[in-house]
Amino acid sequence: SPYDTAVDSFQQDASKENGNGGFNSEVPFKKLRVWCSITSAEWKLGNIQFISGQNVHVSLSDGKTLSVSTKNILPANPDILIDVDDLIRLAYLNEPSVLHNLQYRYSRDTIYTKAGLVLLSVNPFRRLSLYGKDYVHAYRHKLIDTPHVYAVSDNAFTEMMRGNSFNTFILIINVKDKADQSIIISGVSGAGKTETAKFAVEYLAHLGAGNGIENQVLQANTILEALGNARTSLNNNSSRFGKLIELHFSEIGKICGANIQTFLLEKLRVVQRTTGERSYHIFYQLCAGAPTHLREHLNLKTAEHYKYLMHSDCLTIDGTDDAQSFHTLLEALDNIQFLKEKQYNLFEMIAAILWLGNISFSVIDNENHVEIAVDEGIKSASKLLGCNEQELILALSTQKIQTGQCSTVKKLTLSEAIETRDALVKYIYYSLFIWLVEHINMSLGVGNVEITGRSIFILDTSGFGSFHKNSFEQLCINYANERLQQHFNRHVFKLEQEEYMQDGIDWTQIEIVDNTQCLNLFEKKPLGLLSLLDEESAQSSSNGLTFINKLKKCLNGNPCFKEKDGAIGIFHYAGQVWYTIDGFLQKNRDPLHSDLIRLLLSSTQEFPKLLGSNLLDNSQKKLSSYAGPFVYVDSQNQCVGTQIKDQMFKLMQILEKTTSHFICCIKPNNKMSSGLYEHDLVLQQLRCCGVLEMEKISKSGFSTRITHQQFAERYGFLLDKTVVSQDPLGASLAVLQQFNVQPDMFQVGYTKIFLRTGSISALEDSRNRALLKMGATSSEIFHTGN
Ligand code: AOV
Ligand code: MG
Repeated sequence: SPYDTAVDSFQQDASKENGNGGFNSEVPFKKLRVWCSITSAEWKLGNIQFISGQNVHVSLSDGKTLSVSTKNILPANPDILIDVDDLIRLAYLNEPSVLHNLQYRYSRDTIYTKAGLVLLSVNPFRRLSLYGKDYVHAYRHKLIDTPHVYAVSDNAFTEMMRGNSFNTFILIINVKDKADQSIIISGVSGAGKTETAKFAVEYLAHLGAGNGIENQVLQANTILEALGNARTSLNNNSSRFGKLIELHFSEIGKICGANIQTFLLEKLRVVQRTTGERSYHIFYQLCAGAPTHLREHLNLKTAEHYKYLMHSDCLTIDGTDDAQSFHTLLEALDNIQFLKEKQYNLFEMIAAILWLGNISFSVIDNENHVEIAVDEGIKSASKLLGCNEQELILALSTQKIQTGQCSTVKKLTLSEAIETRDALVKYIYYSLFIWLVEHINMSLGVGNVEITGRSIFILDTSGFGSFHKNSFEQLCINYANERLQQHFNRHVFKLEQEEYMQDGIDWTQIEIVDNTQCLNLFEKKPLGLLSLLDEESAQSSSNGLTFINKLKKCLNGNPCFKEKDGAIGIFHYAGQVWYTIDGFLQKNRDPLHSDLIRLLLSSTQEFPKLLGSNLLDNSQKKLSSYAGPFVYVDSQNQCVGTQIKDQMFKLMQILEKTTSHFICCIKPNNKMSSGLYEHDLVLQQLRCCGVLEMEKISKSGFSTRITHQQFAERYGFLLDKTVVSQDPLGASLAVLQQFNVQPDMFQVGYTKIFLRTGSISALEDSRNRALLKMGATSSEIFHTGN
């Protein structure tokens, strides 16, 4: 019958499948369910009617007929696989099948799907009732086993508590026992990483509740979001820093301490950003929500009074009440025992920054030199900083230059003065952030509870991004994501293969895809991009042109590098990004003039003095010997790029000592709207986060794994009567033999049957036909024996 032919062809095609989840055979077969490619991200589902030459005529589900080239069709999965909660179980792992499966689930609010060892999470953009105490309970007690961030967190917790309990097969391939766990959350900006991280913390906090630290960890999130998150064009609550939350557990699984490491805070945002975006939430929250006594103390106005807030033409966020958020922030600060006095210090500095932004510079000659008027801006700023007005004016409009024994004073031009003021502001803000993180960590500290060495790390970073215009900040973020991607590749592909080893099947290790070339482009010494950037930043005569020439000379051999019209193109794992070189050297140097540190040190207030002296500690030698006018904010006088590289190396060292669990967040549309699922956008991310790549790797492996028991139960009844009933393994082997599954299509492990992609659908079809003959209805077929 035609049906048999179709089943046969499934079998044949499956065995000949190429690496893209498509056909290898020249001519596909009649009746086959296929996806027809309309554009690179649009497919239509149909059945093959007939084939003439290289053209296939397909009848679509809407009744229409389509004629497409054989090159443009891909096999579709049988109906039984329309809603699988693990993509690995799809018989055909190709782009339309994955996209369709995720969309089908998303439309039913099933936002979580597994892709082998990775959890995919599609942002619902609205609150779903999938979280909270009842769900924590259900996942903890295995009352639900559908994919969820709670399930991932539970796995991490369980594995941590189990500690060193891997069996000998793992040890043979030399994987060290790792009691520490990490949950690594990736995805583009706005995909849901931060929300997912909060759910993970919430779950673990529930499990480990005991002495109140869990509540403080959640409060710490609120504080860090106020200072480190902002509205961008991609996300109303975009994290502009990365964080690694570390939860320590006692022997009985109670949280006994926590620590938060932060990295890569985007300082520039405080002074400058694209139109339509906001500075950090705290500025707007303070302006909207400060109580009267605080307003008076800070001489605080509403947000539209401040140039630093006004210049990007966006003061509010739809659906966000800044005043309310301010009260939530105050509660969080109280909760982590952040004293009222310190809260005042924090707000004084935030207000000082706002007033520094209002300073008016007036040009006084045709060389563009400036003067600063004594107005409300300078008065309020100097009062809040505890500095003398005249000294502040001098520090922001002139620079002392030391030549031998004598020093001269040089007037600053308008752009120099703005740069100097902005450098001070960025430094103050960055120091505030670090100071808060230190304080949070003190309050989360272990105290007198003994650390058992059991920890779970949760990583939430700024997502990979390519904007209309990209600069140094985006380069740093994308480089950091490149590093994380390498960790992902190694672990996901390695673990996949470990399962085969564990079950004892014959398996030749597959070489993993990697992004080493792109990482080399950044990191290679002495000729990587970061080293070249440092080298060029150290030279006073350098500029954008000299830098780009150097890059061209040294990096042209690397296939991930391109240069065009003063911009550089880098081929990242997630696609090519063009970066404009403007400002690279200055942003990498990130200098602060020593006059400004002296200014902070001269403050009559404790807190600004503290900020100045922190810096002084870092660069004491430099300042005391007065070697140069600039002081680097970093302790080793490193440039920014190198600091980031070091931070990433340290982070990788931590993560390498853990067993990693991965969650890839996916953003279904760019409108931040719920229910909208854009194929090309989702596809692009699936490619970016390497999901399809990973599936490709698992395709050369065995995408279907079923225990002997389950296999025998599901297909055993198909066996000829002549076959005597046997144990599960015997019955499974008999089924494989009877259905002529070729030896290269399956492997028998100690506990499971491993089948290559495609094999299972032929068996499923035979099973369905047999059940139909026995009089079952199609809905019964669908629901039995799963
Ligand atoms: P991100 O962390 O991945 O972006 P967020 O976690 O901030 O993205 O998510 C963006 C927005 O999506 C949130 O503010 C929520 O409105 C919504 N959202 C995300 N996940 C969920 C969920 N599970 N349930 C309900 N709403 C959700 V960035 O930090 O920009 O890279 O730098
Ligand atoms: Mg975020």
